[in-house]
Amino acid sequence: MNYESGSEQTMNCLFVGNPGVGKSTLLNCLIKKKNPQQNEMFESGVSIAEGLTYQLEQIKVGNITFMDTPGLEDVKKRKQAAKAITEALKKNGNYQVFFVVTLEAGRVRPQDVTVINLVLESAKEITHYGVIFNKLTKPLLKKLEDDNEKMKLLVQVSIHEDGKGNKPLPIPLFLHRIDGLEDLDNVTFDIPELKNFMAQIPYLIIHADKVDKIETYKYEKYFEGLEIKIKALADDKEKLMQKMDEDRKHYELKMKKILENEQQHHKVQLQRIIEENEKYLQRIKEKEKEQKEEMKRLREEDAEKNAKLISRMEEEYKQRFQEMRQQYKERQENEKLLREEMKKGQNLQMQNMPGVDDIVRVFGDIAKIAAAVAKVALVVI
Ligand SMILES: Nc1nc2c(ncn2[C@@H]2O[C@H](COP(=O)(O)OP(=O)(O)O)[C@@H](O)[C@H]2O)c(=O)[nH]1
Ligand SMILES: [Mg+2]
Repeated sequence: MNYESGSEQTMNCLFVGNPGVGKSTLLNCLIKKKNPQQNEMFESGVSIAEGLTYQLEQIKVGNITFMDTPGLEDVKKRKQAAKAITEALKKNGNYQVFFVVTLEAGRVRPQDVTVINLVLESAKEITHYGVIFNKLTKPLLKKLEDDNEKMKLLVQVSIHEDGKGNKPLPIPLFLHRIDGLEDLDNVTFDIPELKNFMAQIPYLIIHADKVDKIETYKYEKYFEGLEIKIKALADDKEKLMQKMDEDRKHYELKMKKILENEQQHHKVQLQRIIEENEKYLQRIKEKEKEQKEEMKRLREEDAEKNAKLISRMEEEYKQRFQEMRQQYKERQENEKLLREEMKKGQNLQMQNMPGVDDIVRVFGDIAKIAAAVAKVALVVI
């Protein structure tokens, strides 16, 4: 169905998500876009975010019924909210289903994935759905220019707690946070990418008798399981890659089935989504390969540097060793010379030392002199 075709066929445009994610604001923008004269609007704002309204809200504009449903986050109102969502799913007709989610610390919030899980379990005819990642900050959007980062969020949002069976297909839209909107009530503005996105999503048929009750008692169990899985997927790159690969295979199969029943226009759009997913994956794999090669190159470079360093050190040691050996040799020679010199010196000293004869002679001379002196003394006296 063409979103703006104005065909006779009616369509239910269903928005699901926890309180405060921005469902009513987005719906109002769509309504105003479809009919600028439209006065009836969904109430958006803080009081609604706190959970005053837990009914299904609907506004019909032309052939489209826009539906705003309450979230399942509030434990006290969970059953009432589940009833409102089930009511929205039981209209017997054409649907476009959108889940609105917000991020926390760059990750998908488990409470949002829990809602998606429970709703998809209830209406198994939802084979594909739109996910609007809303209120994204500028730094986050910048980060999401990297396809890997987009893919990570898509994988996180499509985790299913039962882990098997009929995994429906999420088609994403990343919307920026509009500054200053918190302080204004029921404002509308133009979000061109929202309209284009809606036009890309093929409608599906949901039969009322095939919609099961939303099993709210599973909420806590799912929440806890999903919290762990989302964290694990965000942290473990290998696991993430594996999951992406599984998802890709699954989506290809799923898309084949959807494509068989869709108009050519949607076929092209969906094919493009598959191809984009394929490209994301390819790019991630290429990046992985590049990283591995870079690591290898760095390792080799390191090894080469180390080898050079070792050989330079060996060279230095060799040189140092030779110098030391030379010094040792010189010292030995010096010592030898010194020893020889000392020996020579000793001999010389020995030769110059007075002998016993000399001493006797000297003493004799002294005695003679003494006698002569004595003689002279006697003469004088
Ligand atoms: N800053 C900002 N606030 C938003 C945006 N979208 C919604 N809000 C605010 O978030 C609050 C909840 O929005 P609402 O549409 O009522 O959420 P709902 O509970 O999901 O229907 C309101 O105060 C909105 O003004 C956005 O893009 N930027
Ligand atoms: Mg609302």
